[in-house]
Amino acid sequence: MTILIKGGTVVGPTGPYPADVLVDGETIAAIFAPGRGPEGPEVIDAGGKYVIPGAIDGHTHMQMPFGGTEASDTFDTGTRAAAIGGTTTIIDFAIQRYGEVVQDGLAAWHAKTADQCHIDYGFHMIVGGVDDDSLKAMDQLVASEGITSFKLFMAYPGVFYSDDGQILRAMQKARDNGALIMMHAENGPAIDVLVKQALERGETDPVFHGLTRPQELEAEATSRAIWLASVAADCPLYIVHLSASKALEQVKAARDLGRNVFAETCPQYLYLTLEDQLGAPGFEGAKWVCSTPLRSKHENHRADLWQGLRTNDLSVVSTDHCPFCMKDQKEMGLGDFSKIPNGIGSVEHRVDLLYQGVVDGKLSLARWVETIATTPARMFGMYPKKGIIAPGSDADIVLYDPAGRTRISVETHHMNMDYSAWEGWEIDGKVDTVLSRGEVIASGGTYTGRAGRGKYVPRGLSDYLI
Ligand code: DUC
Ligand code: ZN
Ligand code: ZN
Repeated sequence: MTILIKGGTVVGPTGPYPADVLVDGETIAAIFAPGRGPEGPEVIDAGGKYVIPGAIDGHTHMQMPFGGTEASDTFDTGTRAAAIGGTTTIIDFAIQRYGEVVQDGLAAWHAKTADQCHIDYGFHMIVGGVDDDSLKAMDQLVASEGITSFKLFMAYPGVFYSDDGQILRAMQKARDNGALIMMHAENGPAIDVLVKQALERGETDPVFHGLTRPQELEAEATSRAIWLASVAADCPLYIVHLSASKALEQVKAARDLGRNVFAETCPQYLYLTLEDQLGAPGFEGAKWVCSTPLRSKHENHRADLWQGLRTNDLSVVSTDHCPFCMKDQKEMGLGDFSKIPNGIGSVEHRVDLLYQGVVDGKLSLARWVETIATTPARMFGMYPKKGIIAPGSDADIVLYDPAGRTRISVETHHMNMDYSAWEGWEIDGKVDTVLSRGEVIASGGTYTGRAGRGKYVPRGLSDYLI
């Protein structure tokens, strides 16, 4: 069946233009000058709306076991919320823990997602134990499983942590097989010392989560990762959830030298702060405990991150969606901030929150689409199937209403969380209609998708490497 999306303004990575978009089955068949397309059996009036590629969230953790509990969104609830918010593909992190077989970890994530996802999905692989077997497995995942990116941790000793030798070996492997190394860049052993000292002084409130993870320890780890990648013959490196000015400086310097270094940031670092959220009275700040942490409003982090997005020193905005409820989950850290499970849930709100950046004059329309859809598709080997409105691409399409208004609240969100990190936030824009592979799954506030319709997307190598 064909659908003509008529009268809208298509926004791609090169900017907006008026056009009609013809969808045939699961893909985009053609793009027409306004009024020139064939009226199919179905016409969607996109007058006054932006027509953008379905957004891609390249960093989520649905039902992830972490911090003594499990992220509260299942693949069902989390991908439904994502869809309602205009995200039509997620890339979640399958996990290999120390001592486990990588392929077993991957099989466990395929089992979790089977018949659960409302939208398409791929996996990165967390390698929690770099050794001969897991290095060999990396080759197999790239060659046969459609997994072309591997996350390593310089933080969380005893959980996911890799030492510098392990990191170097994984980077050398990635240099050989073309994969991307994604790095959680914080100096974990140094952070653990600061955490212990803070607790010994009786500093137990959530704000100390941020104060014991100073930006210097993010910048140092970012710099070390960049140098290790250099030693590994310029292995491609992608810094996840970059939060701080000094870390951004390291990425910028490497990119200025033409290095294969990329970075993402997340909405929480663009808008929220250590003082206003993490430092909220009592235990309230636990809602915003995540790692990397929110940064001080008295420094220039947020302005620097917005600028980094404009200059492409930051290439992508992902959510690092890792939701926990206050009740029974965040509450595990009452009296000891180090026991608060780390994570914030935003998978439903990223498209809106970044559109507010357009309204505020911080991003162009083209850059909005690029950072939330096109670049993630290219970075993670899904382009041009995903991330672009073009003939032959999957018909993952969002109609976005710039005249609409979105009010974020726990009362109305669809994520499985008992609070919202964005409670009361108002956005000057609204997701109006969402198509996933040609099927309208959300329109005018009504959701018509279903669990199990989402398909696994095997990924190729990153487009950004030569
Ligand atoms: N950071 C978080 O806040 N949660 C999950 C893992 C991570 O690195
Ligand atoms: Zn991380
Ligand atoms: Zn993460």
